[in-house]
Amino acid sequence: MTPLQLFDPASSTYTYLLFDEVTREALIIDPVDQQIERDLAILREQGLKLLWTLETHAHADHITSAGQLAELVGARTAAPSGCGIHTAAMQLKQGDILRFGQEQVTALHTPGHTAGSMSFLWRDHVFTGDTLLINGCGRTDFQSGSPEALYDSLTQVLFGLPNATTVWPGHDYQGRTRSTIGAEKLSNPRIAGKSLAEFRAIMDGLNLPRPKRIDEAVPANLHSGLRHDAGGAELTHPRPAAGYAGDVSPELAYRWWTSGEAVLVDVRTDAEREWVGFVPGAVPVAWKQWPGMAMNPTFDTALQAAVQLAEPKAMKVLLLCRSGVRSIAAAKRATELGLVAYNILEGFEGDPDDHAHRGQQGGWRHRGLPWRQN
Ligand SMILES: N[C@@H](CCC(=O)N[C@@H](CS)C(=O)NCC(=O)O)C(=O)O
Ligand SMILES: [Fe+2]
Repeated sequence: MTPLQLFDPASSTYTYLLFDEVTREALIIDPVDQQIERDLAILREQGLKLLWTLETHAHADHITSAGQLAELVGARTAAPSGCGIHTAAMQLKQGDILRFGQEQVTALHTPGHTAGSMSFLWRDHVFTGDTLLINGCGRTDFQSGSPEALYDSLTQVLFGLPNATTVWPGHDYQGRTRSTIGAEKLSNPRIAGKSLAEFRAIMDGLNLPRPKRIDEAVPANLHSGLRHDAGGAELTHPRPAAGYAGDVSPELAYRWWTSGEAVLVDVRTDAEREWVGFVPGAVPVAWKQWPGMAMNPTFDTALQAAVQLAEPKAMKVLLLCRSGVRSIAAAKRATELGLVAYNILEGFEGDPDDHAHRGQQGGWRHRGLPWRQN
């Protein structure tokens, strides 16, 4: 099997999908938020169960879909421990192994582009992120970059792999797809045969423009790409959204629900409600469907039954999930079913720690709205 190599043209980012051909358990490296529908479609078409999302580093040029994939298909997020991505469930250290079926990848700490950057080794393939690019390497002029560290990572770690190892880069800006350790050792113009002083001079002289999206991308990627902007109490009107009626704050949702204008539907699983807590009176209708999947009869029927029970008819439906991701998918489906559906921003749990970083207040249970725990 060769890795599935996927491309995001807007950022020239490569995403890689690996899977065990027998168990169909899969792992994705550097997924991009703007490509999530494509990636979910591939998982579905290939019958894959995504166990892990991996980041090679906190990207400066695009936003990861890791947090969304965790919400939507139950993948676990893994990221290098030195990257400050505290939302990742697994904080990877040098030599850590991630298994999927009979397959495994090994994390190699390869600092330099950023201090935490990692490469991932699978069989005789290495996914180098922005440490080693084809005929190039990641820049070292921002995000704790260091030419000295990168020189060591390239010459000591990656060039220590067998020459036949296939190199799969994190980006290519010229349409090239793969290389080998042997070819890069021999002819990479930045590093092949260069002393540290020569390499440092090359890196210090690059003068590349700042990535256009860096100010937006880095903060989002430090939270696995989950953004719930404008979820604050000040949102007194719904915010329009594509594919459903709009986004509302938990407070506005509570007002609509208690005044009888809306049905409140909790799309989390039974286990999530039992462990974390629930809103008494909300109707549980678990969302177990991926966006784009043609039909989910259980969800559709249960949702329609819940709405029909409520009076008056044709009222609004408010969708609540853990953090405000699955509820978007559910709101889109509810809209397809002819309902007037709203997504509740930040969901039930939404992380209140985000408040300090991004002006967030946390989800329903952090806002003084009624909820209970079993
Ligand atoms: N032009 C791109 C940024 C390109 C860029 O800086 N890429 C980084 C990787 S995140 C890099 O290390 N490039 C090395 C190079 O171009 O030599 C943008 O605005 O997003
Ligand atoms: Fe990068």
